[in-house]
Amino acid sequence: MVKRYVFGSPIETDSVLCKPEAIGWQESRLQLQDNVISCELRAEEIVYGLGQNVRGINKRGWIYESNCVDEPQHTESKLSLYGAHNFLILDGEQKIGIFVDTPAKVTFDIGYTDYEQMRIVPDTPDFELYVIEEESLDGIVSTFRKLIGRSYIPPLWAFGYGQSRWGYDSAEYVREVAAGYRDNHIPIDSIYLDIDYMERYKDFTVNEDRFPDFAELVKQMREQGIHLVPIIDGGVKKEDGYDVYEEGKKNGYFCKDAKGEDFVIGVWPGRSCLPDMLNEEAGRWFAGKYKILLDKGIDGFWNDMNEPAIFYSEKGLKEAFDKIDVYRTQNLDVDTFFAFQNTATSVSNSPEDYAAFYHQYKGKRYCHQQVHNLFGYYMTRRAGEAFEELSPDKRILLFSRASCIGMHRYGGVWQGDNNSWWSHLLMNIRMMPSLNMCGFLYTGADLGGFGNNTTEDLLIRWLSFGVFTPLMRNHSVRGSRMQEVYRFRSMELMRDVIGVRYQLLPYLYSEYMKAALLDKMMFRPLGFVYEEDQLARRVEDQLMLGDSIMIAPVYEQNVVGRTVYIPEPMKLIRFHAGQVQEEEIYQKGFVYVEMPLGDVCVFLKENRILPLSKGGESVEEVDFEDLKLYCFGENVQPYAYYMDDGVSKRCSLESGIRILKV
Ligand code: MIG
Repeated sequence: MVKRYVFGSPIETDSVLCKPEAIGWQESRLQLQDNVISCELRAEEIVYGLGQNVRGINKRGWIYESNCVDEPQHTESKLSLYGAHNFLILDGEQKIGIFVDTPAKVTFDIGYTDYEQMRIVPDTPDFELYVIEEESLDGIVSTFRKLIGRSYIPPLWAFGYGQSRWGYDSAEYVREVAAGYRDNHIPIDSIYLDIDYMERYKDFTVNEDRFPDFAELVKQMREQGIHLVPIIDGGVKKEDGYDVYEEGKKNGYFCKDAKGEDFVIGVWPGRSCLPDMLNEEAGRWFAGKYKILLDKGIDGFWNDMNEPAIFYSEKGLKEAFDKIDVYRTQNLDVDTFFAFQNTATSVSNSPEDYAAFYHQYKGKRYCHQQVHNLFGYYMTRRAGEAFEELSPDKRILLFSRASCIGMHRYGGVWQGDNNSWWSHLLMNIRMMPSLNMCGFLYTGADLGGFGNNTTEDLLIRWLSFGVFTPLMRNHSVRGSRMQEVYRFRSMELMRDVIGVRYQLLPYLYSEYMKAALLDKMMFRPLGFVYEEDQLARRVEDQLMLGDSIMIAPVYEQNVVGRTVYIPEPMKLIRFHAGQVQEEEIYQKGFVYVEMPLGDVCVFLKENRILPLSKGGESVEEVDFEDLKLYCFGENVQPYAYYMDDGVSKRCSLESGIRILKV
């Protein structure tokens, strides 16, 4: 059951597609006072949700914000990351789902100020609130997901392994990476192009000197079974004669300052303007430009810097310089030195700048700060909508850095600029179910870590988890240690690990598609499946993946195995050196399982089927019909196997599902 409450006159987000009739306040569990929604949390209560954010699967004990932010340091002290995902679930005696629908900032104090209290504080008196009551946690998620619409479905090839790095700045470099994989027989399906492919960081341009005959490069890579996936940035370089800038300026498509002039910010290319992604006409115009790359054979994109990230505004920069000039002559002491230091860093992503420009949205003018969380959502949405016309029959890969609920219908998200830290591998694991609840199924983190230098063992462990995430991409920042797997001494181990992905593909794709088409989660916390099992409910580092298996990744350095909680009888299936080994059947309880580097372990439920393929070096090579079915138990249930052509946009359960029996 869904209750919808409307407060003030909310700005439409289009997050929810089917809205029930609004009603007057009818809550016993939640209190409402001065726009603050609060409730008591009982000792045993778990709070799930909030999509992309820091900390645990159980969000209790911290304070969070929904405020899309370009935040490259994902430490525990942060309140928000790139997404604004205002959905959470209280799992106590009574189970309820709560969705706060507003593009403005919302603060969620989930037992931070007082461990027994939750307080939700929207930054605006104008918002909608949805309260969902169902018997089960899965039921709450399904009901919520039906409200917000079907999740994005990528092409099948996008489930293959991808290699990325900020710094692939020439066609030769790209060819070298492709050869590094193909020559070593390491499976791969995509290579990502970061801003280096552009001409001076100008969207929809290609640097002709370094990438002569781009279309030919795209074609040659396709012949090797590799898709090139270019990045698109949220800001357009302000440069006379650059057609995208000129058109945007002429037609008034950029965000405006208070005086109605194009608002100028600094990002990669220096001075830039922000296309008004919220404005239908402007957003459509920008999205139409993706055709330039589609015409060169491209069939996937990643949208970056769309929080939007602002290095500086002209005004902010001027003020900072003036201030620093004053410090120049001073004797900098404890107060002034830090203020001086802070002057330059605080020009980025500043609240003053977010309050200084305007959008035209659904026929009205809004200050950016009122609609901040919609920017990345609409950038990606407009592109997704454009693809309906530009590529009506063929799915296009699309994922974004910033997002808001609603965007899940048009693209996925990657988890942004993590670091090569073990703690971020754990964060990646924990974020999967939280994002799934909010509709984001196509997601993954930068495997090996984006910032700082990876280590060989971290990369192996991260890949060993990444084999399960729909987006499986190794990405790293320029200047860091090289992270392509063929460069490492244990390349063979890594090849085996990536190979597991291709054996798992029939199951992963099938579970993904069922999750999308049935409004379910692909990754679930154990507490969703074993609601009454108090030990299972507290597990923060294992996940249920689809209906057949549980995973328990290793996320600590120098360990050779880990303790696993087994919630019901399960059989260990171990992928080792290219072999699938069926090992012990464990009974309910804690067990220590050895997991040396390079082994991938899954725990198969009794009477369920795990279909595996023979693998391949690219998705095209995988035979989705030649399957081996793994199972144990007396009463093995048939497996509903979903498969389709992997490209066409018309997907349905009726035509896609087949029943597999042993
Ligand atoms: O502020 O395009 O998250 O994946 O490599 C840096 C360069 C801009 C941020 C993205 C990252 C990408 C980088 N971008």
